[in-house]
Amino acid sequence: MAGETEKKKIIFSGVQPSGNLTLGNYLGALKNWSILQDEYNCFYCVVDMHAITVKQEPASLRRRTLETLAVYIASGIDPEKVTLFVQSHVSAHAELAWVLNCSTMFGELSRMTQFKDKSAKNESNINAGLFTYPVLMAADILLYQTDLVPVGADQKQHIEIARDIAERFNNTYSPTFVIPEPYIGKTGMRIMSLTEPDKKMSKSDENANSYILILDDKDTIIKKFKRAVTDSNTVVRYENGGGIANLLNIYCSCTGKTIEEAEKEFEGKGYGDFKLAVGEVCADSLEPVRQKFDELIKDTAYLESILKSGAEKASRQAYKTLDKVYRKVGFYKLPR
Ligand code: AQP
Repeated sequence: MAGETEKKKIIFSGVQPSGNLTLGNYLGALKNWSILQDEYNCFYCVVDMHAITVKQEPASLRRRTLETLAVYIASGIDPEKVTLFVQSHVSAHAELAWVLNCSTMFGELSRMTQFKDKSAKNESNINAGLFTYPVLMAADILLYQTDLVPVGADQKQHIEIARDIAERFNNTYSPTFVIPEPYIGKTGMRIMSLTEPDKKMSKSDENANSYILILDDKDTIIKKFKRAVTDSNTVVRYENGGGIANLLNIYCSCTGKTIEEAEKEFEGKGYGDFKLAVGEVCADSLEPVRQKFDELIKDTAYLESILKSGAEKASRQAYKTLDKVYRKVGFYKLPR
């Protein structure tokens, strides 16, 4: 069925192995990835080169790279259907990023909110990689001639700059890149911190109560939801905003219910009952992932075999694009 695969639209997405994956990564990214895998030709990557824009302990980064792959598969992503690989295994990512760096403006990178947020959090390590992160992300996407990028709403600005970079290159030279579109799922688009609901849930947050990890056990999940910040109201309504809107969003993402249905279900009930219910449905959704992960992580040989064939498959597509780019910018090519 190779012909059919070729005709499918292309998807690229990735998660950084910069910490243990959170409920935000699961609902904002992984859940959508597995929904899309039948319909599209998907490249799902563990983006380790992005992770080193923030200081990483080498042994932990190495371990988490394999764990992130195991979480992908445990979340329902099927290695038989999609291409799974590690970013640093396909050097075309770094090579294309350099070319694109040379046509990306300092001013446009200065406007990226993630750069502003992360440099405020890492004052002692505001490195050039953190600044050019969106260019590497553009290279990730454009190498695969990606049509659609499933991401949480927090990444929308990065997709916009990838589109600008691609359009600029196409206009300067000639059509080279497909212009990618963001795909943002209906629910789970932006899961907020449980302790500071105006901030997104983030795996590198220093406060472990602010996030739910995909691999947290049921007791921990329930405890964290019990402590979640709400507001001084007592009525479970989305319009109350803040923590309650976030918990409703999580509840609906886990159950498939609409906000109206959930509000009705909790009419006349207090925040205590509601938080417990959110904890229960969240723990139930994550339990099968945790069980599958425990099995997979023991089988290093299996995980490595997936990464090996994934890197080969990804490289074929990536180098096709990179060759084209090198030719267009005028790099001298030796005869074979
Ligand atoms: N809170 C979130 N809500 C919805 N989607 C989210 N994503 C992350 N957090 C949320 C989605 O997960 C994908 C990969 O994210 P990433 O780990 O590569 O980078 P990130 O967005 O910077 O995530 P973190 O957890 O905040 O990482 P750190 O703490 O290392 O910076 C993306 O599709 C993202 O939208």
